[in-house]
Amino acid sequence: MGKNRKDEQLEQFRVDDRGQKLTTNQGLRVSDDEHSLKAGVRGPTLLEDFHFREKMTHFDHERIPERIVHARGFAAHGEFELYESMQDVTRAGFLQDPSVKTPVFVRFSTVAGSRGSAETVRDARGFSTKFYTEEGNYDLVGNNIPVFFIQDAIKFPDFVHAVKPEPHNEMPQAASAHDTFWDFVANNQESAHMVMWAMSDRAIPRSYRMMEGFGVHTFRFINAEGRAHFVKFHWKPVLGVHSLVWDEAQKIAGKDPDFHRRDLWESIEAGDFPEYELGVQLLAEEDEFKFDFDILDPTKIWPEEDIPVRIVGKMTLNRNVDNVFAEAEQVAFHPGHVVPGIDFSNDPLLQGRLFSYTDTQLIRLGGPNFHELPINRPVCPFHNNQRDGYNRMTINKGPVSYHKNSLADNTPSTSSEEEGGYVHYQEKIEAKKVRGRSVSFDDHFSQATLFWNSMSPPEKQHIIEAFSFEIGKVKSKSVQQQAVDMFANVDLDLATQIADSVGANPPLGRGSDVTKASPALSQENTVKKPNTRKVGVIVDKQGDSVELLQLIYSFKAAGLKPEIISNKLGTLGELAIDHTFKTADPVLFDAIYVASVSEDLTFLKETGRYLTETYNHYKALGASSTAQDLLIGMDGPGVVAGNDNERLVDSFIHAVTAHRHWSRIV
Ligand code: HDD
Repeated sequence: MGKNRKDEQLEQFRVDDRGQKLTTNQGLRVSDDEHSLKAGVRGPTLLEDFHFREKMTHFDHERIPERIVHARGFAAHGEFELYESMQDVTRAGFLQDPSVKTPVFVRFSTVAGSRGSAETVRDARGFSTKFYTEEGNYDLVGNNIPVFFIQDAIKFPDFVHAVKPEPHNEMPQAASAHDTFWDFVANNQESAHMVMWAMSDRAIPRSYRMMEGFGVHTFRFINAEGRAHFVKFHWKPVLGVHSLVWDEAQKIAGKDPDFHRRDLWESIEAGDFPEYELGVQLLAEEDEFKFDFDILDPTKIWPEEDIPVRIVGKMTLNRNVDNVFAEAEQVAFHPGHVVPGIDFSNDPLLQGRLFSYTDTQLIRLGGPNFHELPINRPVCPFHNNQRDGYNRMTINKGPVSYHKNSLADNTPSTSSEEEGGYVHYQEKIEAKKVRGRSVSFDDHFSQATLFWNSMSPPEKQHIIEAFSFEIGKVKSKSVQQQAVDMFANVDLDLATQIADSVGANPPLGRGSDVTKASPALSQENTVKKPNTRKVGVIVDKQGDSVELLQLIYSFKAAGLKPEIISNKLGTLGELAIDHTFKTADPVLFDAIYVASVSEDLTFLKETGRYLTETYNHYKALGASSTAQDLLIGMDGPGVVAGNDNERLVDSFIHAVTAHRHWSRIV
């Protein structure tokens, strides 16, 4: 893999300490790093021990404030390439020429949990992309859910206070299943649509590689002639959109709190590079008012069936970070980092974000020079009259640091639009200064119902169960009832079932008249591929090693990722056993295949545990001829056994590809 411009730039900051002499930060060689300087080996430590003081002081300052939201995240490098020029709609340089590859850095995250929290919690996922373009950095700071909880940024602190752990006891961590969140929801009903998504399978993704990304807001594209289109951005994962089941997600939170970063890291290390296609929905300016929703309202989608998604390029994540802190933690995204040809709309949520992101970096990264950090530097030159501040790295030469000047020939000089200068779109505004919201933002429920109508029966069932879990955890009966009554506006049956489950009164409200659905919203209609699905292959160490080798070969040839599990580590023929029953767990696999069994009772018990759990999570199960008895009683689709091992392997791969077998009765 060749180095792109960002890789080359980062190279000058990389340091490999291996094989080097230990020194202080001043470059002084250190003779002893085990003992502090003392007055006698049993005496007190001396103040003059500069080595001890430097080492300890640095350590004492190693943490920076975590992000107020999206604290738990992981990132990777990659590249973006265009399929077709987009010059008809935008003059953005990186969207003109399909032969140009733009370096990118992408950070995925959960929203509510703190930096060390589990990754499989029920939550939206952040999906931030920094494009290092020749015209400056462009950041697309989105989520895996296309709408948001609130319509105006001034409510963001309230929303975040409500979803975060409650301040009196700091519980619960990384969870919305508590009183203040649901109190906020019921009393800020613009949240209805996003709550539907948050209670759906979208909020428990199987992998960062298998979720969509959305820019959420309506943005603007402007072409070279100055013509504008409204635009919404989509990332579509090539592997399709897939989710965990809730019980599994909760168990993984304990068995492997790093599940999503491990998945991303291992896939990239293995060369299975995550890929996402970039899609845009475009709307001519004159069509702004043609819809039954306001296109500036961030609680609304543009149904794909009404405004198609034009697929215009692909992003491939092909390199892991060298250092999580230097890159994933210090990266500073900002929806206001734009390039010529991309501009904002008046979405009041977006407008507020344009203030918040630089502000938060000032406290998080300790001052105004965070753009100089290697991960944040543009790949193009940057020059201006900003100077000084904490941790300034650039050494600006010469006496002039002001505009306009004559001493430096009035440089750095501004650029005309033709020369690449950013010119804001000249939207005509005639308005009174008011605190208020347009009445066109008032319909909070139609699209929440549209989402509900678009779900397949199992997806609906999962939403009912998620609501029942979350509202069931709420202690206040009043809040429970308010939430139940609120969701009667989305669907009466949904609210009635939640009420029944949490012991609330049957909902007030008459349900919804909306019958429209958007099939693109259902994960049932997503792409399904076997690629990179993790299969636990259970073997007895006395089993047939040649047969196992053949099996592993067939799985790999189909794109699966088999890992071998037995009661003890070691080898079977030339294959290493990857896990014991205890070091792995059925929730960490997409499917389980029993290749051979032993008579040992513990072995049988553990195999039974793996199979039952996998069956209960609707995942594929397979057993070769000698092990097929273990599947007795596990009926329904996705359970494959038999004597013809070759056919069996094919059916098993087919069963894994289906992702889940919801019609199973568990
Ligand atoms: Fe935000 C971080 C996405 C609304 C204020 N936000 C942050 C990140 C993502 C989003 C993905 C993590 C960036 C990273 O990986 O470093 N935020 C969104 C989306 C929103 C949204 C999709 C609605 C459409 N955010 C939003 C509002 C505000 C903020 C309305 C405040 C007015 N967001 C922030 C922040 C964060 C942030 C406090 C915390 C850390 C950071 O910015 O760098 O400024």
